[in-house]
Amino acid sequence: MSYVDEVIDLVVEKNPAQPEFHQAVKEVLESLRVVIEANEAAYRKDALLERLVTPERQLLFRVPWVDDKGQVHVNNAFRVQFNSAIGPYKGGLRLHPSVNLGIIKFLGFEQIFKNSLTGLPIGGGKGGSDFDPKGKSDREVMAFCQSFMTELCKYIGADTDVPAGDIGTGAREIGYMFGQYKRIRGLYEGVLTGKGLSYGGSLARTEATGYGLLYLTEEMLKCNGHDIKGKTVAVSGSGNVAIYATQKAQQLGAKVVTVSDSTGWVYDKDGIDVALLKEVKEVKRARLTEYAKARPGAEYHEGRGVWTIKCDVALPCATQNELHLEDAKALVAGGCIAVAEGANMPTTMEATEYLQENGVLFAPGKAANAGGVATSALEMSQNSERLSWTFEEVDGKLKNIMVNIFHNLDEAAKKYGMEGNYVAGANIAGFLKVADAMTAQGIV
Ligand code: NDP
Ligand code: 2IT
Repeated sequence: MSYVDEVIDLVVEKNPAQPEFHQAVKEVLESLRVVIEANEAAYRKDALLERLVTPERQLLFRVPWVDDKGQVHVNNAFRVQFNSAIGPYKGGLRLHPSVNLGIIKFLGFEQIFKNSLTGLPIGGGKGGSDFDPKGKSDREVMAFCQSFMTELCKYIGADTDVPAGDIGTGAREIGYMFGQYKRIRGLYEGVLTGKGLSYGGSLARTEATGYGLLYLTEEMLKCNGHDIKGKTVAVSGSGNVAIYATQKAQQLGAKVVTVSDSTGWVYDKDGIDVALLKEVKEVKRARLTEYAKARPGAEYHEGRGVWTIKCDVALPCATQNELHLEDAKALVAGGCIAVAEGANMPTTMEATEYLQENGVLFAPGKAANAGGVATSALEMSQNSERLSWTFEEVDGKLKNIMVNIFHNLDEAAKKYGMEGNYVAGANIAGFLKVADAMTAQGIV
């Protein structure tokens, strides 16, 4: 049996009931096959793949907190410190009722390669909890965040592990967590990114993932003879990534006609009104029904359905496994030319294969959404030098990083005989740097 197949089997056997983690490992290792086979004896002797798929450290802890009525609740929390070969662990914290260890491991594993692709010195990690911030008062969210950080603060630091936002963790949650870290550890340091601008946050971090997604998509289209200008775009999600992806797409002259949330979706043929979307989602924290009510031309539909809308470019920006095979078929039938993942692993493996087989340009999340973590690394740099850069400076660096990422994965795919396969290109380019650093650092 080949080394790649052996390690895939091992992951499935040793990590039962973690389907998302299995999926992420399979997707990466399958596309690394040619690279691994070229150096199989050495990698096998060093157990390089076994080390790559096994987190360096996994923290599991309980988070007790008190609600506004005096009732105590207990949530499960996680921080997976996956790989520190090229830098301190770096990755977000997800707060959502669906969170479990397998989901955090899939996200942490993806983060290793994504962070490597940014070209910046950051290792891979991820964390979170099954706490649901929806419907909680600010005081309840603060109580959770303080209790969560009371435990987590023992294991993180500006030079060891630097968490950030993800689903359910935005500026409010990061603020409460930073305050508690500082209080307990007595350190004013860049231990979290995505901080507010008044206490060490970077300009353009809020926008970075969505903007970065569009910078990479624009470059991918350009290099394949298309222009983003004038394109019709379908976006899913209506959170941080979706909002700023929509904004940048419109700035670049495209028309975004859909957004969604966990209960339904909106089709707005005139183009999404970003100011209204921000008001509904960032200020009121309300459902998309509120958007549709305030916008007479927009249709609201319950359930799933964004990918039934005819578009040139599809940008899944909500969550994992939200774009299925039948959605891929509908997109191809509707003439879609490009899919770029704003979310982490939003496209199932069957859907990805179908899109690629049908000539759709496909940019995987670990490349396309790397602008968020890249800008987090720029926030770390600013914190270290105790300076703040201008919006234009950060945004300019972000754009360079995204354009470079696209060319790196394009070249890696070509070099290994898989021209146009950006999934393989991203995995190969991300892997080679980490594997080289792991090899150089010996058996650790
Ligand atoms: P937010 O919490 O800001 O928004 C998430 C959006 O996705 C919301 O619209 C939410 O709906 C929807 N959503 C979440 N879970 C589900 C679900 N199970 N089914 C359907 N819809 C769902 O998160 P972000 O925008 O930050 O994150 C979106 C994706 O992007 C995630 O995959 C995340 O890992 C990834 N990502 C985020 C980065 C960042 O910098 N924030 C960086 C790179 C990747 P509702 O409003 O109803 O909750
Ligand atoms: O998935 C991701 O890359 C993020 N949620 C952002 C991580 C970060 O450290 O900014």
